[in-house]
Amino acid sequence: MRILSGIQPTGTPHLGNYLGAIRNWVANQNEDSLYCVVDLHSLTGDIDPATLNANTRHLFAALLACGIDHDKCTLFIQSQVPWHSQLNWLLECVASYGELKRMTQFKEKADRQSGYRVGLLTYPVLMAADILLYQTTHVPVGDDQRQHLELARELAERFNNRYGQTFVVPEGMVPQFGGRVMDLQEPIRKMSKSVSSPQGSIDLFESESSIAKKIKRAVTDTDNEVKYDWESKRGLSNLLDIFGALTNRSPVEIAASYTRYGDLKADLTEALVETLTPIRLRYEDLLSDPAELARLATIGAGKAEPIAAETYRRASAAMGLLS
Ligand code: ATP
Ligand code: LTN
Repeated sequence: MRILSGIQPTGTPHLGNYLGAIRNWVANQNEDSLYCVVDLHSLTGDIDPATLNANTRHLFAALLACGIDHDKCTLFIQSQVPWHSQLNWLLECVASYGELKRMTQFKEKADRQSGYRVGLLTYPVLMAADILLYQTTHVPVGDDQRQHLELARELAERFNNRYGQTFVVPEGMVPQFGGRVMDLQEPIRKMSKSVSSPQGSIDLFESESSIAKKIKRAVTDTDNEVKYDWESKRGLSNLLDIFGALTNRSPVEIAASYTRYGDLKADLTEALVETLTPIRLRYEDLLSDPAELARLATIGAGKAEPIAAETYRRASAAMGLLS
C-alpha cells in the first residue's frame, strides 16, 4: 500500500480538513505514506505572496501538531519537488479540455471569480500528477475530492493504454463520518478555508471560548427533536456527524442518547475542546522553531524526490522524450 495526499495552504486548517483528511493521514502514516502541502495549487486563487509563504510554513507545522510524524512517513512541500510541475505538463497533454471544464469545483469557483486563472481549470491535472508520481495505491481525502480522484484514475488508465503500463491506478479513501463537514451557519455547503465565514467554520487552533460560542450559535431548526436526518435536519445532522467522527460512534446512536439540543451542543463542545487543545499547544510550540521546520521540510523533499524522479523518467521516456 502506498498512500499520498495533499492539502492547500489557502488559510488556517479547519475541522473539515481534520476530520475529512488529516486525521486519516495520521491513522495511516505507518503504511508507506507521503503527505504534502500543495502550495502550487494555492496559486490558482488570488493569494498574496507573503500570505502564501506564511500559510505554507504554518500548515506544515499544523500537520506535525496533528500527529504526523516525519520519521514514520514523508511530509514535504509540493513545490520543493520539481517533478510535480514536470509531470503536470505531460498529463496536460493527455487530459482533454472538455473533461476539465466539466469539473464541479471548477464550475463553482469560476462562477465566483471574474477573469479566473487557467490554473483553476487545469488544477485537477496537477493533483493527478501529485498522486501518480508516487505510484500511489490509496488517496485519503474528503468527499469533495471524489471527482478529482476519478480524473486521476482516468488519466492513469488513458496514459497506460496509449503509452504502455506506467502508472498505478489509485483508489480513494473517504471516511464514513466526517468526510463532508458542513458550514455551521450554512449547512448546505461544506466548511471551507476560502469560502466559509468565521462563524461557519471551526479552525484547528480555535480557543475554547470561541469553539463554545460557534457551536452554541450553529444553525439547527426549531422543532427540538434530536434526530439524525440529512433531509429535514441538516444543521443538526452535521453536528451529530462531527460528534460521531470525534468519538468514533455512530451519529444515529448519539442522537438516541439526547433529548435536548443544548445538552448535545454542550457535550460536543467538550469533545471538540478535548481533541483540539493538545493540537493547539503543540502547534504553538512548533512555530517557535522555524529553522527546525525548514530542516524537516528539506528532509521530506529529499525522501520524496527520488521516487518522483523515477516515475517522471519512465513517463517521459514512454512518451518519446529523450533523457
Ligand atoms: P479551499 O476552501 O481553499 O478549497 P478546503 O478547505 O476545501 O480549501 P483543501 O486544502 O482543498 O481544503 O482540502 C484538504 C483536504 O481536506 C482534502 O482531502 C479535502 O477533501 C478535505 N476537506 C476539505 N473540506 C472538507 C470538509 N468540509 N469536510 C471534510 N473534508 C474536507
Ligand atoms: N485538490 C485537493 C488537494 C490536493 C490533493 C492532492 C489531495 C492536491 N493534490 C493529491 C490528494 C492528493 C483539494 O483541493 N482538497
